[in-house]
Amino acid sequence: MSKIVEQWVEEQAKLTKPDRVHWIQGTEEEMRHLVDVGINQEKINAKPTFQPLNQAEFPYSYLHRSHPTDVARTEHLTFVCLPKKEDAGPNNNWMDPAEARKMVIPLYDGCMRGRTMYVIPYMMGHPDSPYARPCIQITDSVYVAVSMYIMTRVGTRVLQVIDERGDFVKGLHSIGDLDPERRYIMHFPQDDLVMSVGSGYGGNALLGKKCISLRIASYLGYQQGWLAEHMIIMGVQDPDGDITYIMGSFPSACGKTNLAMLDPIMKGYKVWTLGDDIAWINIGPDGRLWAINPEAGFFGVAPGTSDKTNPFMMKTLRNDKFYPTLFTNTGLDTDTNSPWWEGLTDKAPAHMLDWQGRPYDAASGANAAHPNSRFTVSIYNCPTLSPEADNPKGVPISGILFGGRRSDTIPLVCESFDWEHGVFRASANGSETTAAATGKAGVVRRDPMAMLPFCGYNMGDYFTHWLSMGTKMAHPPKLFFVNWFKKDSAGKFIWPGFRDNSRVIKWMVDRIKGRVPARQTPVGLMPRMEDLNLEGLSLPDGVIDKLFLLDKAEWKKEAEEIEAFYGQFGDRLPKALAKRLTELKEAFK
Ligand code: GTP
Ligand code: SPV
Ligand code: MN
Repeated sequence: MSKIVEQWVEEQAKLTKPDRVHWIQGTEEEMRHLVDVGINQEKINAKPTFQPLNQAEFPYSYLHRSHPTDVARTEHLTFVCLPKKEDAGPNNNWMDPAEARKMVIPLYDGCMRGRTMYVIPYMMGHPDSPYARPCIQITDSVYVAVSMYIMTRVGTRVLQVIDERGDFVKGLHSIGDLDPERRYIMHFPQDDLVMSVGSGYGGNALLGKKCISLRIASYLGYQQGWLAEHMIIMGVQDPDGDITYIMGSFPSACGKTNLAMLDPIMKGYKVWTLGDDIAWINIGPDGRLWAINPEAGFFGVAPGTSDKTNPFMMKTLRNDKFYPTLFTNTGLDTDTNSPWWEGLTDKAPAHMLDWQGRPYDAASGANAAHPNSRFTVSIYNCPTLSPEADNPKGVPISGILFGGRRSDTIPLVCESFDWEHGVFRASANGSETTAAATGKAGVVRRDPMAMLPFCGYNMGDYFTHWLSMGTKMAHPPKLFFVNWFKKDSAGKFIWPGFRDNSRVIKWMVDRIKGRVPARQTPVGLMPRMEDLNLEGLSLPDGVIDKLFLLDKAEWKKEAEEIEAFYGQFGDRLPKALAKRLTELKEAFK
């Protein structure tokens, strides 16, 4: 037992007053017991936490229905509490740390009466990695406890690590009364602390994920000279058997998980999966970037996932391994007791319950699964898991791609002129909002490095940090910008996406290896048509032109929107980026 952990837990128990305290050990027996508690005891919204699903089709899998008002991250209730508002920046909701504590502590007072407090010791990162961090999450939700088992490395070994290091990252979570009026996700970067109350869903509640591995970790990275990013990590094996490691940054629900387990359409290529959401990145002694995935599971978007779009994820979900698989807020095929979501099959099952457990009427036009319904599954179930996934050093990165959902403006692929230009383009990245967070979907917002909701400090300083990382590296990776989501005037995607994205990835690898030249444009370097593998792809006339079009009016508008966004950062905006914007404006005036 670790003294410093014991003391912290005691203080929290005094505040929250649980009936029982359960110290999680991290054994298989215990994990199975927790699932059992979720089936037979703990309820959410008067329904069992876990409902066993068709074990022949999806072994060891369970359905969970969250409270209907608790279905996605709530960015407007998420705060970064630093002493100075300017240090949280215009990208964060801010509260003074002392004020914030004063406000939320009453919400925790006695909140676990009648409940069990689970104390979960876990590592973000492989325990042998020098980049990993030991953490403790306290929660009163068995759904969260089981999810943490799947998503992180849980076990008592962490307590030893904490005693050796003398520190840990703290997460205090309670579902409270699930009332959105009393829901707060508070970050205290200076205290390595997150306090979350009132939600049991996803990034609001699995504190190892966005709260700690991005918001708290990005702040640590700023101070210590590394980066915590909303990025996938993948190895692209080419026909020579050579593996090029690249990362990909896309906002929530914009294609990271799908890309991370891509099944390339071209013969001889293979993708190895290392991470689908978060990367911790350090400069290695060789002057290259080295990345680890701090997580150990996928919390992936269900709708749109199918044997056609993501066969390896379907295999992952059907895999029968050590950890349970959870489906949250999907529909339920009552004939087969299987989860169902829009896009899983062409035809919806004849008899279904919707994500709230109500009889589903296909004629109503409503969705059976919630648009942000998700699965929680161990990364060790993934058939494309890279043999390097648990390498404590991580993997060396040769390229980073940045993407987003853009119906127009942004071409299929483009490479930056250099690191600084790449940081400019990434900082200016826009994307149409999705169901991953509450609020209106489909409106373009600037989402620099896909980190707008996840950067734990002022983004102006974050841009400066990114620029300085470039100057510290002897071998910086190449930076690319992609858009799988351009639409025609009828609102249909004009690029097939998914497996065909490998054509674009191949071009990037060719660029990284110096195999092909590129053509210069005002927004970056673009492929010569002859270097793009389009074999077997039949696109209607004009589509390729449209995918690579740089429309003057659209880019003029883009530059204006970037300027308005940049304006918020005042003198915290690096001059180099302001200069790059001026150049872009000049090119399209
Ligand atoms: P978060 O877990 O929220 O961070 O999302 P993510 O970035 O991992 O997104 P994910 O891969 O889960 O995809 C989100 C949605 O986009 C799913 O419905 C996918 O089917 C869809 N999608 C993914 N890749 C493509 C693509 O290349 N083209 C199109 N049209 N849709 C895609
Ligand atoms: C995201 O929204 O980017 C996610 C899901 O990966 S959540 O864990 O809810 O943040
Ligand atoms: Mn994400």
